[in-house]
Amino acid sequence: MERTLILLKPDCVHRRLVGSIVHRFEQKGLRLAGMKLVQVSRGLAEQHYAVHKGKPFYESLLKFIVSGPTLALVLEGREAVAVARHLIGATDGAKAAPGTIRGDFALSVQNNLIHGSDSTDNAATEVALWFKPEELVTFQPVDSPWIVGG
Ligand code: D4T
Repeated sequence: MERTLILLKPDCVHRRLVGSIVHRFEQKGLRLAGMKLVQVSRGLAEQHYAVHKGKPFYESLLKFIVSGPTLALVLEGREAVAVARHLIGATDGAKAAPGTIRGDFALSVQNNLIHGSDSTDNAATEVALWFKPEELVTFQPVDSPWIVGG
């Protein structure tokens, strides 16, 4: 079953939106495989955002990510990467469609509440970066046949 890494960034935790946002993923049918509150180090932030190194917003983005707690999640389910990206919405909160997480709760580009892996390859890399194997739990929710269908 596909997995994706979700980060609820410091603005999300400070704004007490964690419950509302986790609720959306649960409602959709994705299941929790891992969850932990992390005070992100500069080193972890650099690894996670390595692809953005050198871009004008890189330093500001790193400063933001290490500025407070981040809730890291692994979600599992059918097409979990794409499904989570659809629920999250466009990068810029001002342009994200209503009904998406950023569309409903964010107005900023940098402080856009949430990260979701953008491909299955990146998801595997990011899950391994943020979680040890023993921190992940696989289980079969009792309502799986109703959620996934035939
Ligand atoms: P993530 O990776 O956090 O899910 O966001 P996106 O996939 O939607 O967007 P991204 O990789 O292009 O950007 C990563 C991260 O950088 C911030 N950012 C982005 C920023 O502060 N200024 C900018 O101009 C851009 C493009 C927001 C998300």
